[in-house]
Amino acid sequence: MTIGSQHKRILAHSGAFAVALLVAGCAGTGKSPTTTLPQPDAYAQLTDASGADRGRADIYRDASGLRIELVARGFGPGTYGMHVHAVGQCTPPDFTSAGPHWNPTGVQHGRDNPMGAHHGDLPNLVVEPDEIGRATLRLVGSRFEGEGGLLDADGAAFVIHAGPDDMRTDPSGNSGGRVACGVIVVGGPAAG
Ligand SMILES: [Cu+2]
Ligand SMILES: [Zn+2]
Repeated sequence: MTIGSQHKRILAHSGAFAVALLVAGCAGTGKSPTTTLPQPDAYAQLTDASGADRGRADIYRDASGLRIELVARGFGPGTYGMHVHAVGQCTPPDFTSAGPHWNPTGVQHGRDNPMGAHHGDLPNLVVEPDEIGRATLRLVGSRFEGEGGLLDADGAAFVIHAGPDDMRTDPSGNSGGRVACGVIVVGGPAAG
């Protein structure tokens, strides 16, 4: 597990390394903000209770599982829990429609919980003053589709919360309300 040293905008919380979630560090080199990335395999456009744009999560399949490239907008300095939730439905204002955390293996919440963690558990998003929240997240061993896959019959959603996830408390890490939500859609933003 390595955390990029030149970017302090996002510090991936490095907890117990006992689960199938590997945090690879932070995204973006800062060299070229307009870099053209390959089309993702899926993405989630994030909106808040008022429908405002709060960023995007692009999801790529790779040899080890899934990689998520996140850009979060409109979040003040602070620390925010985020997860992949089990249902692809984002109904404002509270987004409870997105269901619980994605948990195909039926375990408890939190990378610091000996009984955890959910496939959908992610490190906290840390937003520094005057920065856009960016993060690269890796879900090692998580499948895109098929048995126990991300895109099952009722889909999945990406959610950012009002407060930090304590990485331990079942079922949701005490991370507060659901501020932004995006239904995970197959394909890239340009295609759909
Ligand atoms: Cu959540
Ligand atoms: Zn969880």
